[in-house]
Amino acid sequence: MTETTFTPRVFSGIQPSGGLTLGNYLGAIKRFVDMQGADYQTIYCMVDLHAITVWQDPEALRRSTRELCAGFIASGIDPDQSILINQSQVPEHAQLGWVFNCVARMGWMQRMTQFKDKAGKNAQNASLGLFAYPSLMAADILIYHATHVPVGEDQKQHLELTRDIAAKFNHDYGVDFFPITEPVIEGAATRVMSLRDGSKKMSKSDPSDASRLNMTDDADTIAKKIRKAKTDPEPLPSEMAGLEDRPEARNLVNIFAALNDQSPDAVLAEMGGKQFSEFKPLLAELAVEKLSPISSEMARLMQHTDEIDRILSHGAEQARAITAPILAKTYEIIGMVGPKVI
Ligand code: AQP
Repeated sequence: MTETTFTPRVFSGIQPSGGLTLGNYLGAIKRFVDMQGADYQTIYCMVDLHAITVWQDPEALRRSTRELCAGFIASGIDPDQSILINQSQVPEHAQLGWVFNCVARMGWMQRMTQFKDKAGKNAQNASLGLFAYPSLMAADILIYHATHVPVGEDQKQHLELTRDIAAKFNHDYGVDFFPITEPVIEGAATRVMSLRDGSKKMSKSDPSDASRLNMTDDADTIAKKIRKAKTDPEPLPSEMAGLEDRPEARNLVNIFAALNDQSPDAVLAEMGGKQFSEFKPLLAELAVEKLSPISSEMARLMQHTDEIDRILSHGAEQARAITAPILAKTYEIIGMVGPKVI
């Protein structure tokens, strides 16, 4: 079989399951912006069908989806350069998701740590959708034949599953149809931790608002949350090796580095020896400088939700020009009767 060459294409998504956090920004959106441009076609998605794997109030979901779109644009994603969509307007995601439910094995799904974390002790009461989530995520990516997926560290296992699903599909049907996608997990902030507990990921759904910086927080709130962030009594070392057993301190240094486009070691080369009483105000100042323009632009865009809806419906049209032929070809490969695919 000759090897297929796939167009370099980036896909990634974020759930509109609440407000955006600094974790989503540094681990995902900022890097989406970096990948926009000459080398790839870029497609970025508000994954609303994933959000409903746990209960969402319908009005809040609509608002979060538009706010997430505003967050993408305010952070630098240009709807003229990237395709911006919400997942439910491109039905081929869910259609391919069903096919992949029949490719993925129960044993693979049962190993997914995110399901275990999110379902917790109450797994019997979790939705079937929460369990099947990674198979729909594989479809989100592969319905575009995406070759690269920028994500935070927490999504690594789901991307390995995506590769397993593509490989099993190709093997079972004797084709080279789906690419084996590359995860792109890079930078100083691939796993931003809670400001209150350095062993927990910063998350939109953490019950404690003090645990995260929200992209909509004002300057005072940002400064207050950083001032109250958990640390330890030691001064900063001058190299990252000195932070191995200090997760909270390491987290703040990584955040500083990612916001300032520096390596963590470069930050410590300047800040080594400082106490947190000196470092925290500098971090707060940097966070406000970088995040405030984004949050004010988000607020401005949210005054024009008709324009956001127009961008999403145009994005869906552009997306379907890619996804409809890939779904039709998938159906043909697996033996569904339908119009002949060229
Ligand atoms: N703390 C984080 N550090 C780095 N990257 C992160 N991401 C999320 N949290 C961090 C990255 O953001 C992208 C979108 O994530 P998502 O919203 O689809 O799902 P999630 O990973 O489950 O994010 P949250 O904030 O924890 O949402 P909830 O609380 O609703 O579950 C992904 O690329 C993710 O890696």
